[in-house]
Amino acid sequence: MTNNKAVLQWIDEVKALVNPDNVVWIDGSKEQTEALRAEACSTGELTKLNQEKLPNCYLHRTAVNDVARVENRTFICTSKKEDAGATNNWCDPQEMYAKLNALYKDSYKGRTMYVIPYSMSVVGSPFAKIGIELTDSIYVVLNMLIMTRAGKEVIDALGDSPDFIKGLHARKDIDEENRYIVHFPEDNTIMSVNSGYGGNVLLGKKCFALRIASYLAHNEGWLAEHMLILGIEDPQGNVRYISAAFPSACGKTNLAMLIPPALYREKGYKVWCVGDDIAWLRVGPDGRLWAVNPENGFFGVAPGTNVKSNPNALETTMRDTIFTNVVLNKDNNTVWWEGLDKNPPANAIDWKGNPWNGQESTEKGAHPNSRFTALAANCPCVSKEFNNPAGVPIDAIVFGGRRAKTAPLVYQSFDWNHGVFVGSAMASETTAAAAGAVGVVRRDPMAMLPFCGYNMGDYFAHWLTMGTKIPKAPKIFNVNWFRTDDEGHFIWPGFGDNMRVLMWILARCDGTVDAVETPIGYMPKAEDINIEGLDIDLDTVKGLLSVDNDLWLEDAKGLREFYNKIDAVGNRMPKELWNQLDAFEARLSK
Ligand code: GTP
Ligand code: SPV
Ligand code: MN
Repeated sequence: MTNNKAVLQWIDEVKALVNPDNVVWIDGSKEQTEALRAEACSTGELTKLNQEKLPNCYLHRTAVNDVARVENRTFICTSKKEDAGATNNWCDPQEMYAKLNALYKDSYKGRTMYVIPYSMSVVGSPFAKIGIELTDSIYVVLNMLIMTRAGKEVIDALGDSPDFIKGLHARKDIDEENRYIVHFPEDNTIMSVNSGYGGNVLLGKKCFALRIASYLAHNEGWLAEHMLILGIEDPQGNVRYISAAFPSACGKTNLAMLIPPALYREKGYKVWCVGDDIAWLRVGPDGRLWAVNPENGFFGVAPGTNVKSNPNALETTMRDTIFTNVVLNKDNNTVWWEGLDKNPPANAIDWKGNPWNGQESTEKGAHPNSRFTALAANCPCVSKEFNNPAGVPIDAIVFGGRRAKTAPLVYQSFDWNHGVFVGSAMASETTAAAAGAVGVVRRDPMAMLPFCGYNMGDYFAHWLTMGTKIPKAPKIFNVNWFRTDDEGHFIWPGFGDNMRVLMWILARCDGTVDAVETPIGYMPKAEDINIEGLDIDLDTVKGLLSVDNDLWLEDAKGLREFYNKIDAVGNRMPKELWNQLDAFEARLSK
């Protein structure tokens, strides 16, 4: 399919190592995709679902020990440890290559090597970057065909250029003890072995579009972020764009596809989804910050997705979708997950592949991190700008996380540098998206803790520098949809009603609403959050906006420890953030 010497030479090297029975180039054609689906169904790798109700939809179950990203087995291998920093696992590249090569040796014996040329962002966009993933998994191929622009068009666009990201994936034995997700940013190389799950193996996503891309972005003067992008159209037809970084399973997909509450809908407001997980941002010729979503689909959390919470996502999954680790309803060959409706199937197969009676079982039928892989083009609210190679201009950047207590519903940073501080101070309760304990508060700056491909101190410095390079910089905000009452219930209704908060954010960008200055930033007056049509009253909003200085001082202590930890490897914490932290504590102690 190509004469590109760099590509062919690399594939030859890998072939000699992994020893495949044959090699298949993925061209992106309907015929090839259909044949691969059929083959995967014949081996049980995929189950074909009810084609009347769910045309072109399939189900896949991963191994039970392989259901989420594995952060403790994810490495950034730069020649110097300081360049990976304190928040990444690091290993000397030569040592790691030796260890991995031993694992990959002959790992494709009896298997086929699929060569997937793919582009992150629209082919031909100034944002676009090309990768090639080698894999022995049809599931990976079919997911990559949804999540990226993949096939012949991409290898043609690459031409003779050696400028592509190498990705090598081998399922091997799905052995947890020997699972590795490794990045060599200096070599534009990603290696993943012993997993068949999402973020570990769809190498265009977290591995390339965040870890490798953030490293490139630092060197090249742009940003690669764990952010959704949405547009809010007003009744006059003007669309304003917001990007938002929340940690994994903290509401990006839901916010990106929200349906405005009736009061806004009736006036003619609309919300458009540009992206639900990753944004690449560059300064445009007009001095604004422009963003593209480098992906082509959504790898979304299934549980909790329903007609009320996210009808757009649900509609998106009605065709051309691969479901992973959800329940199979044997009566009608459709799928189910917790939170879809109140009627779990009785005659079903759970995510582990065992018989499951949803009417009686106390165990979950779908894994909490079960997912759908669906085409953005099938989303009812996909933005008209989705394929615009120039991207969309961003007015506001929003940070947020799951905080039961400390963080209020929304606040605005004083300026860019303070906004970078606010992002650096993010913390959130852990979720099922990564292996490990769930519900533990941990620091997760800019929702990038697991995804920053270099030293977090350098990353903060890069954000500060970017602020000096964007003449018309977005305003920076922080939100928290997850404050709970004493019984542990969420106080804020969330989902579509989050638009009420976004409207305050846009009003602040326009300078049409006042704010109250507090130690943490500018806060809304309670009456400026529109609660028309909601079940909550002004006092509840006041509660959601309350700031407890003592809790924040505690938090600042944790942040200081975190800064110290980052600084311990390479001394790269910017002075400006230390100053911000000092000033923050001083304001709180006043
Ligand atoms: P990743 O794909 O892992 O990056 O996750 P994400 O950030 O896109 O999270 P997603 O939108 O899939 O939401 C994850 C979980 O949070 C789901 O179970 C949602 O139901 C829940 N959730 C999303 N938005 C809200 C909200 O506004 N309020 C509450 N209470 N829950 C929410
Ligand atoms: C996340 O964990 O943030 C995801 C899912 O978006 S994964 O692709 O597994 O990283
Ligand atoms: Mn994510």
